[in-house]
Amino acid sequence: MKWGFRWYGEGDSIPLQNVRQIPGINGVIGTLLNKLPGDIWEIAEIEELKQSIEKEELTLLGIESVAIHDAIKAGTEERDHYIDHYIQTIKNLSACGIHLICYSFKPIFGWAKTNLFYENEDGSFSLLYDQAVVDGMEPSEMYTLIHSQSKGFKLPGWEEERLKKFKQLMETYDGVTEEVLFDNLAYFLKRIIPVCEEMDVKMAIHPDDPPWEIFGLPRITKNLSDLKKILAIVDSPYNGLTLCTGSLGADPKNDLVSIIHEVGDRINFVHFRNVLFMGDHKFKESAHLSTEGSLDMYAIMKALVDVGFTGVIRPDHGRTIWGEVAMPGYGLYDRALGISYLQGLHEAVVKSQRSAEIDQKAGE
Ligand SMILES: [Mn+2]
Repeated sequence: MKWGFRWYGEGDSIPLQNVRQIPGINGVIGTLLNKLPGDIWEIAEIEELKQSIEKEELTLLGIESVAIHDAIKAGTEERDHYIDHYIQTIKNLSACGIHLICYSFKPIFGWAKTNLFYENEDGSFSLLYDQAVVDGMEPSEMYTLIHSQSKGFKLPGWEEERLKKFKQLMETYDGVTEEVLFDNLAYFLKRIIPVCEEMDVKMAIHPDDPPWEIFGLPRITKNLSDLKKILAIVDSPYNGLTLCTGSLGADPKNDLVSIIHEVGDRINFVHFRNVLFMGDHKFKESAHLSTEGSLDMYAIMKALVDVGFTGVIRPDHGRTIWGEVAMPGYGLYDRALGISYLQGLHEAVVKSQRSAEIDQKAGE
């Protein structure tokens, strides 16, 4: 596996030098945070990002995310224009030696939480989602809530430029059902995947967070059956998944181990984190350890090793601990603890399998 760490560029509170000091790290998953959905990522800008990372002797392992314009998701007449832009970005990334793009196909809300600083008993802070809070809210209030808690950090997927046009944005999705959204994804993938194959750029769609419908907006990346449908649109390793354990895992009905066994050959990228169920459609993002949340992280890691996953893996959101001032979910400390734990799990799984093989051979 390649061990990565999400990094938001020069505006990130974490210097790359600190990322490099995490044991076993291979590189970062980068982004151009100033880019709006629909913009072309120019070669010069990508090169600048890449060089700033390589200067610290890290590798740019992939991009997260190249966001998709609402015209593509809603299927308006401008979509071909924006798909052309997306294709150009794929070509430019490939020209710079970048071969992995994480993206999501969610109307308006890329991710949603109702508390970005929920105080845990030990004084640390977690992101928390409570459906009961969302049920009493207008969709536009979600923007206000997230912005009021962002502590001045620019949060991906919550661009103020889009917020300003919120009403118009909601209207864009009028009549967009799950079926329509899925068809629009299919239209997009059928156009871009042949280019990805030619350019050797693997796509990795991120699941819904939380993995159920909110504000009546359609969601099509919630569970195994959704993921299988998406993979069948274009049967190519370039049309792949981001396995985000914390997103899919927020629904207790999603069995991550069986999901990995079913679609493991199409997982192009892994986000590893734990969640703690706190009630019906209510959960918080816990520390990574199995003992801290509701997911069996050992079983998930073992499943990834069992299906032969060798791609890029990164710790997902961490808690805010030790008084760190950072983007909610993206501090250094808890994610560094998380990745060390994951590396420990991985080493244990791989070595126990090897010794089991040796025992088996000795017994033959
Ligand atoms: Mn994720």
